[in-house]
Amino acid sequence: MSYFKLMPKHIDDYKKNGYIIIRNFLSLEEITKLSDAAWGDSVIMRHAFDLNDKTGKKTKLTSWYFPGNDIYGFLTRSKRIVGSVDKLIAGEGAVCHFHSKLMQKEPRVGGAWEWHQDYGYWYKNEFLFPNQMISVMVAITDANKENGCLQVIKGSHKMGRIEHGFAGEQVGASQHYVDLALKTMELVYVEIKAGDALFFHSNLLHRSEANLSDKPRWSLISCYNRITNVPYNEPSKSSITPLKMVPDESLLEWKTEDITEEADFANKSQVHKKNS
Ligand SMILES: O=C(O)CCC(=O)C(=O)O
Repeated sequence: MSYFKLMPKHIDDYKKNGYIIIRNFLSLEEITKLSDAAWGDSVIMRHAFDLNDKTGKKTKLTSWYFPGNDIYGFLTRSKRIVGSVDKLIAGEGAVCHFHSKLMQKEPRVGGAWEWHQDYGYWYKNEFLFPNQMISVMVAITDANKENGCLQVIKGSHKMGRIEHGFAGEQVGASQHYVDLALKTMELVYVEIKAGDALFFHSNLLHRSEANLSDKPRWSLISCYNRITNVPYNEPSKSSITPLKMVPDESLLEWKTEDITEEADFANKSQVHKKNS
């Protein structure tokens, strides 16, 4: 079986647009295995929490710092992701895992995510170098306009970090700057299928609408950092602990080891540090 390999064109596109979409990043067998594991995962359910959007709609997620030998960890630590991240982010030195989030946008209730840059949040953790941070979203279900897929403003990572304030229990980018960005930059709906992946820069403006459909929208988002980008306001050492990469085959070889407390699950105030 052949696995995704990052090409120079991907790097050029990432630099230009702030994101790349990789279709069929996981094979059908892999995504079936991942989604079967995720649906019934009682540990994930136990550690899930809600974040309210501006209208009070809840969006559910489970987040952790340290990827282990469970199926999510094997994906997060896979060569096809870590090797690609190493080529996409700036700087030199080990690639580390900041945190992963299993996003569970449930039918009819899954709330919106306001316009933001991930570095809008992570700046508050006092990371200094946004170019050394990236998120990788792997779709566990299909994501489309109906179930509130991600929307991005193409090229907005080049604006640098813009002002953020409160938006419900989330942090939202200044609407004024979002409106200005939309005058010249394209709004893209990231409609992807289960098993597709999106790599995106920490300063890329993105949002998603509530899931008003009768289908769930689940994804795994893993966020990475370069070891040299030390956060000065972050108790977890995950983002400066070198990742132990595993071969791409590991995902299909995974048998039954569940995610454990060693993953160090986060609560909502840890993941989404608010402006202070
Ligand atoms: O999954 C979504 O709809 C949005 C998630 C997001 O924007 C984030 O985690 O930063």
